[in-house]
Amino acid sequence: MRLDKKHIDNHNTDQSALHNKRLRFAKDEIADADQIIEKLKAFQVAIPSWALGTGGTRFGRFPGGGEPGTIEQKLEDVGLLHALNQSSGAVSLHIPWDIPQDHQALKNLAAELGLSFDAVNSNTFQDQKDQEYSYKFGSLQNVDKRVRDQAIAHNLEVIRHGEALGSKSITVWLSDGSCFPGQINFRRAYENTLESLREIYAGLPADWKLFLEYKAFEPNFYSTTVGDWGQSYSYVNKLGDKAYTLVDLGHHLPNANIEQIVSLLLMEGKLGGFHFNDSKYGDDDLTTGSIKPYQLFLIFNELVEGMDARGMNHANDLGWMIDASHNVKDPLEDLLQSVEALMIAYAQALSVDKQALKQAQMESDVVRAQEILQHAFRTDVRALVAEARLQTGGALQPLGLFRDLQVRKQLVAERGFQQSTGL
Ligand code: RM4
Ligand code: MN
Ligand code: MN
Repeated sequence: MRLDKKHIDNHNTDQSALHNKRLRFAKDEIADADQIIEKLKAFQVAIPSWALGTGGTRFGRFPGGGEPGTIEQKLEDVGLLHALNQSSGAVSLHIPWDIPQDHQALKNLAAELGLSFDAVNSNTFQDQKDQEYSYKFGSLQNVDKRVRDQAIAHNLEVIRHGEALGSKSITVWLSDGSCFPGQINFRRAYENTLESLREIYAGLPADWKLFLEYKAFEPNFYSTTVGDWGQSYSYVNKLGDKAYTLVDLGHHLPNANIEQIVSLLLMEGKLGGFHFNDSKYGDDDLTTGSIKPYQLFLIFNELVEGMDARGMNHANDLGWMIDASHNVKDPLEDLLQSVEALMIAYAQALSVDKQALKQAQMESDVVRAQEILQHAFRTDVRALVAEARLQTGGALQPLGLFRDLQVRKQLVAERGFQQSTGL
């Protein structure tokens, strides 16, 4: 299904009086509003192919219908999101949940929908049908070289798919670790993993990046071999200039100061990108900004400050991706909410009075520093985000229009009650 542009235009016309009133108010409140709008227009967040269907938990799954069954349908779903918000112009594939057959045809379809291919993701945390060796006791860390070689070969194959599609990065997330004390030797697991990663790294095209994701626990519950940002940093530092750490917001132990991690990784030149989501307890994969919006803002505040300090391009120099899963919501509605939350946090971070904050810090004026940050967080920037969408051809209220047009109902009519491949 594709959206007819006239629906977006009609919606925007209906909303325009209200929007203009809100925009005037926001522009009065926020210095440099036009510059912020320009930056918002350039900012794109990649949609993970595995978030287009319902995820469920190990207790059950409650699909709502109309889920994409093929890569083409997944691209079409991302195309719907992008048509509505003009900020979801990329897709992140997960192999083997998505195995591209005709790469050129997929590239053509993506181009038609205004999409590009962001990082490709490998999967050595599940055994696939017809797979020779099992990953039960890990993949890149495995004590058996044959298992490691199989996992390396898979990663190299994922890179080849990505190359054919025009991706420029691979994200490696390993579930490797152990469930019980004594099960593995930590140092051997580290060394095997490093050696395996070196082989994958050697297969990277010259203009590619490798992102190494870390996660504290699950599915292993005693140790994880890339368990925190320090461990990821230790690997990527040894691998070379094209290897970076990827921060998935849900992969920390409770109350970790993620914004500080972000700041220091940026300072070291080793922050590669993000998997955005939100969480209350662990790797909950909840809608971005739904539980801790202030933390999301603080992360973006460090990103803007740290990227500007290094002269980086906000839109292109890091990988911006969502990693989410939906148990009770329509996946597309949830993704619209996540992207909106990211745009709001980014706009708020852009609006922080950086000079004043620096001065307050230099004078150790704690109260003033807090006031400056909270002022930005409490200022309503939604009209700026909507204006950026309007100027790029998106809808003023993407979620409202998605519902008015009964998009899900149309998808169910078109595809039936099929479930998506993935989680
Ligand atoms: C993991 C991790 C990976 C994602 C899988 C589905 O917890 O976040 O990024 O690919 O889940
Ligand atoms: Mn992730
Ligand atoms: Mn995760």
